[in-house]
Amino acid sequence: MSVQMDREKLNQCAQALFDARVNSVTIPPLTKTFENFTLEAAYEIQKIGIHTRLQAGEKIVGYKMGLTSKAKMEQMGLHTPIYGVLLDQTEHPRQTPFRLKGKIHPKIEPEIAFITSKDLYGKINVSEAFTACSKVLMALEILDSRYHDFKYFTLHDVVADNSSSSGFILGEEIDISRFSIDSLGKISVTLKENGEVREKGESSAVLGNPLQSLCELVSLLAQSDTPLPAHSIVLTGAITPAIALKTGQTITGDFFASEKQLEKMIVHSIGS
Ligand code: OOG
Ligand code: MG
Repeated sequence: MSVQMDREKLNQCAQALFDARVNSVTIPPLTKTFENFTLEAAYEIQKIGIHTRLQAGEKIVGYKMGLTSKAKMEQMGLHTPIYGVLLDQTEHPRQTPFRLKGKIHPKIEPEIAFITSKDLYGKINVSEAFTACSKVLMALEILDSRYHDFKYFTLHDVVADNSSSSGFILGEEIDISRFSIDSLGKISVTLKENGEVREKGESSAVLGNPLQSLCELVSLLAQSDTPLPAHSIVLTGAITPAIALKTGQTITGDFFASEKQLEKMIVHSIGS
């Protein structure tokens, strides 16, 4: 298998993405120069990049799923769910201004997140996923891409770039017992920019139910023999397309369940 043989190439790619991120510069998609670039190689590059960050003191707190809704698949022109790793230092406390310093071309998108309470591995169904979660949280994910113009040619490019992970903001923890499986698929969200509605959606957009995205994550991780540990934060993927995040904006994510407001998340973006 080429992943084994091309260790040096994988390390080089991981380093190029790492450097681009810390220096806030962009690189061309890896697909351009990587012959026989496979999805397996892409996840390996992601893993090497995460390993470097762990060595620098960051910690894994969970995972993010990406491209789990039609809206996102169409926005990015890619149609397969993928995952990335969430690191502690990328969590941003809610109700504090979001500093864009160091970001390249950030975007923001609304998601449903879970916190798991059991280790999970392999093939699980939605009701097993439901009983394995303790909390549900409304979330806003901040994406950034280390590629020129936030464009990539293949799924492999984005996977290698830790699925465009850059930051995330979590709402209050809500006990999962306040929901049923069904009601988790009926959370609606409105994303506003400076008071103007930009996007609207419902959590059913995420593979029918965000719990299905958790099942998909556990199954994808099992392909590299990795369990999902208890107490993981899982972002299940954007419900609506992402919108560009620029200095001086106020972004609001209003989440509702059965007409009742679940959460109002407000982000003020500031420059340096
Ligand atoms: C890929 C990451 C997608 C989501 O929620 O769908 C993602 C990207 O948009 O660059 O995080
Ligand atoms: Mg996302």
